[in-house]
Amino acid sequence: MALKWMVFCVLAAASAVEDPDNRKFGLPTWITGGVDERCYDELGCLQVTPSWYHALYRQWNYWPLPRILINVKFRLFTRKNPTLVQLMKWKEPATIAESNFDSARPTKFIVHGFIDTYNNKWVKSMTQKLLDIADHNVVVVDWSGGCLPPYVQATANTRLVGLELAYFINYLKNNTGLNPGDVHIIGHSLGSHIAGYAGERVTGLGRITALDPAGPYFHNMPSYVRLDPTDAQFVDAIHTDVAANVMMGYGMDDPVGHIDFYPNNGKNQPGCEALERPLALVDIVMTEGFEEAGRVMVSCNHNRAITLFLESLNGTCPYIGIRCPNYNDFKEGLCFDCGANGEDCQEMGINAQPTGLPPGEKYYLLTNKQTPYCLHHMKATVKLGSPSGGPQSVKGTLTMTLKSADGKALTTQFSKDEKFNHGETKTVLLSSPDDIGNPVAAEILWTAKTGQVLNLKNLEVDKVALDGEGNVLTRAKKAVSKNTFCPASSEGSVIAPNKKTEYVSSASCSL
Ligand SMILES: [Ca+2]
Repeated sequence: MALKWMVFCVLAAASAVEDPDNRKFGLPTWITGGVDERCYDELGCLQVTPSWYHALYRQWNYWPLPRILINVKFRLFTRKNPTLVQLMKWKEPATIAESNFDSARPTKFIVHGFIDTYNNKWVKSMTQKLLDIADHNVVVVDWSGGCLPPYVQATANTRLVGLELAYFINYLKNNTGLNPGDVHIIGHSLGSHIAGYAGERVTGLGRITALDPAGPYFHNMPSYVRLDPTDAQFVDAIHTDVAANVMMGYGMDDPVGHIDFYPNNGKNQPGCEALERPLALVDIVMTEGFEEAGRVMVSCNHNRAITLFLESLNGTCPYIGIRCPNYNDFKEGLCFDCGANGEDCQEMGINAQPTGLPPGEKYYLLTNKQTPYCLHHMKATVKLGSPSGGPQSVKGTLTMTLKSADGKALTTQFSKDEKFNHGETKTVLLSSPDDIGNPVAAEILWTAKTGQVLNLKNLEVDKVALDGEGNVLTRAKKAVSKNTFCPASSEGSVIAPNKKTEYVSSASCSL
């Protein structure tokens, strides 16, 4: 046996390939005592092959804890029993036949993550909101017997929980007429990969939503080790705490679905910085209780995906993600076109839809540091003038107030303490919780760099262009609205410090 694994080891060194799905050999399975398969009665078997190991990303593969310890439970809630649980046990068919489960309704499974329980506030909140928006069967998957530290054991347990969930869905299909296409699994953290393991064994599973899918032990691993687009007809993911190891964060950078959203670049979520609001935790204890404060303290970024998804269930403001090669380009407003068929502007959350594009594309968006988290994006462009004898570059802060036809005004910071090179065109992405619609005018305020109130030179702006979200529903289908503004007064394009200068649209004004 030892010789066999030594051969594997040598081959592993010789077959280093970039694509994890093509990786044939990793570390040998002798670490698991040489056993490479375990079977669980009706659930089927799990294998550990060398490709389940990686020297950097997955050094260990434990076997799951015994089924009796993990003790997976399926907790049903419907509009008839929104708060009083009905336990569904396939070994006791009467518990299903006599429950309020109706296979004709769409079914949502909620799967919690590491160090979490079915009883947490977010699980209850999601259950209620899912029942509010439609007549669903909501089934909370309780695997609290298997989600405790050490993390490596919990990751192993997810495989067995995946088997249990797959078996249960297939049981419902065979015994109640449930259509797997009507099943949507919503998993947080390790729960996302449980959804993947289940989907792998359920033909035609409808949808998986991954809320910050766990990164450590899954990052850069083959598709059968982690959630991937083949695990359901539609897989969507929200990444909020991306990292390759537990020390850096709990989430996963790699795209895992047909569409992957990265709010705020998928990390360092606004409002999660401990220093930004020193009393934030006290606030949360006062308003949300100790449980929520504890969750925020341990993993504010990791849990933000849940918060964002929950807010999408309110249906008030659609989060629009924009497809872009990277976050910097997105922030600079370089990706602000929805594509010919709207495929590059996609709604994140419960209303996410397949794009028709190949998987692996990243969609970026900005979100707020508090509720409402949803922000409206605008692309603002200033075309700087070329002063004849004046300075070629000036440094300062540009604040822009956008005005709508119905008298609304929205003030945003275009840039702070930044250098403006005359003759160039400068573009940034603006965001705001308020939707200004299609602005009809823009007012510019030019102020000195912080701490340098004297000697600020004039700024020359010839034109201002704004690409607004306009009507978001329209926007998701076609390109964004565009507006161009030129100086309103005869003073032209010279903006003196601390003096508000208005730009308006006119027939002859175009960028
Ligand atoms: Ca998979």
